[in-house]
Amino acid sequence: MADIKLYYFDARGVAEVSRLVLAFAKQPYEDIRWSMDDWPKYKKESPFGQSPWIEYKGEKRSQSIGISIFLAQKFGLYGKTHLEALRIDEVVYLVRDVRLVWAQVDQEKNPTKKLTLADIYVYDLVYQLKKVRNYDALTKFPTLGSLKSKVEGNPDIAKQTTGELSSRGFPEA
Ligand SMILES: N[C@@H](CCC(=O)N[C@@H](CS)C(=O)NCC(=O)O)C(=O)O
Repeated sequence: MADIKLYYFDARGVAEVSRLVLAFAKQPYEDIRWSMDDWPKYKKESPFGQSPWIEYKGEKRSQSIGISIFLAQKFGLYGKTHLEALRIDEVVYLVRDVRLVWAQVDQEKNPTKKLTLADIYVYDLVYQLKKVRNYDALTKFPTLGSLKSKVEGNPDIAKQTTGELSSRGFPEA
């Protein structure tokens, strides 16, 4: 029986990083997955009603970031000093923050809803990702197309993003 069991939906989601760390470390483990239909059955077993969780030598622990850090520490992917670990954490939590913003954008189902500061922040983040990191979030996350129309649909904002100021505008996909 494997020392490590990883429990999550049959999806990449927030468990995939841990699966990738385990693959990198060539670790045998039980990759326990379920469908949405089977979730209520597994939910009863989960530590706090959510997944993923890991079972290590019989001890059950949850929280995806903590799990990935535990595995990274164990298999040599977490730096050699506390400062290196801090540098790694900085990126880990930055990515977590971006995912949280993403989740909020995905929940935005009504395109006619009033524009808020949240929309403008995400719009600007997407712009900066493209400009500074050459990361094309628009292609990867099509939901952002409606965010672009929503923000640029405002005539005063459009003045900033079109015409002579167009170099400041939203990057094209
Ligand atoms: N902070 C937790 C969040 C876990 C979480 O939101 N899990 C979702 C799947 S991504 C879940 O189990 N949802 C089903 C439910 O809450 O009933 C983590 O990162 O592990």
